[in-house]
Amino acid sequence: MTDLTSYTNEIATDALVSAAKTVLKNNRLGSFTKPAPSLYPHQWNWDAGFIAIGYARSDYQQACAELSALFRGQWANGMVPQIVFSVENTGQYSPGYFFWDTKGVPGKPRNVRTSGITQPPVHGFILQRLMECSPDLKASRPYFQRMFDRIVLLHQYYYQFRDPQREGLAFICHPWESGMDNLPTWEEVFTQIHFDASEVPAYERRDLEHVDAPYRPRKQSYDRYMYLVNLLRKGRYQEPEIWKDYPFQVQEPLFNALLNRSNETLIEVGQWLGRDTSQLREWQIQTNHALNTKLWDKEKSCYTSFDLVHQRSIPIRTAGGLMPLFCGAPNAAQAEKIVALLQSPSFEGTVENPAWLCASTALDEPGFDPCRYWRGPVWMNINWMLIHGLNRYGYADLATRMRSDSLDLVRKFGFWEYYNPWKNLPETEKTGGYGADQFSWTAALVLDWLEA
Ligand code: 2M8
Repeated sequence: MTDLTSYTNEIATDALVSAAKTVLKNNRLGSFTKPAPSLYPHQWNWDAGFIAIGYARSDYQQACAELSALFRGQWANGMVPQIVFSVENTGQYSPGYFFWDTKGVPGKPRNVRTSGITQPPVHGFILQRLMECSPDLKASRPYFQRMFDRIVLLHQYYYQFRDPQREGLAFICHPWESGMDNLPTWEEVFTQIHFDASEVPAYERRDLEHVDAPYRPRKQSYDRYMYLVNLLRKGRYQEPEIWKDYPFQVQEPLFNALLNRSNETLIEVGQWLGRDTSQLREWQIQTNHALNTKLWDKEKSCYTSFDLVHQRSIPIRTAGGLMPLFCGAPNAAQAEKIVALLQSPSFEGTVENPAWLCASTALDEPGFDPCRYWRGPVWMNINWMLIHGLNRYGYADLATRMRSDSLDLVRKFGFWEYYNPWKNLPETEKTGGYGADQFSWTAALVLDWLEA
């Protein structure tokens, strides 16, 4: 075993800041920044938000431009797509625009190429961060007015189309909507969904041209992703009709925690703009209540997902299950239990086998895999949001530890998409950083942590 905790060649902070800026600069494609040089050549929804945070202090205009570029893809019903495709990079990523077959779908913006599903709603708290960083609030007021309306419309979409029982919890219709695409949670949901191989459309795996197979989802997961995309495109993305017999509808804690943190921060932005924020306030109260009554799992000491179609909880512990700390849902006793879980062997490892915070899937879950995407690796966007959540509840020491774990990982391995959570790596592992190198949100969030 190589002990990776005893390294000495730390990269100086200003060198790291400058390297992070170079990552963003090299991934910039005009009005937006792609997530990574070759694996992800288009604009992704929640990536755009984290990337905007990275620009907020040093290139404010670009920070604002990232959100504007993303919202060009907003559909008439309010949905903001998971991907806004760049015409120049057609054919470089699969499934691409033509696979999604969204052209001509009523309500899709005509001149913008988009996929047909969404991603976690980060936009409200990103907008609030842009407000905090604005060099001239008066001059940027029209931008905030515009974005505020667009984001409220997006939230309206979630509460109208993704919350059929008006519970205050939005469901996701595809693992890709969770942002944490390959959690063992989705495998468990799929044990109840039966389909024939003939229902999986032909598809390509362009991702495996860039990243080795053990670090990406398995074929069986991709078959399932594509089976769902096929159902959606066959139904022409028509909501709410399409949900009548659609098999994957899951209320997930990270998605709803981000939605509610966005509600909370939009209230702040709305008050500054002099807008009526009563609807946002109602949503905020209802969603926090629903998180606690429906998704809180007392035995697991965290929040877990609920499969709406098969009416059952999925008791798997993931980093997403800790995320309601970010929107203030847990009471003090629940927060204490979440923190105890985070400081237990399930996330911290043991003295002999310590782990960096915070594994995406708990280290002792049967579905845990330290290398495979979202099955265990550490992700910087998750850490960034959890750090805010921990500080919110007064766990400043733990938040500081998570921040230094995050920066240590980047200093040690570089700006990777995700990292092996174990500190002691087997000698067969050449590096602890996986997926795409020169990954934009890793660089962007490092800038947020390090720039004064
Ligand atoms: C990953 O997802 C895409 C599909 O959306 C993929 O694997 O091809 C996820 O990590 C997702 O959260 C992220 O937004 C996207 C781009 O970074 O990559």
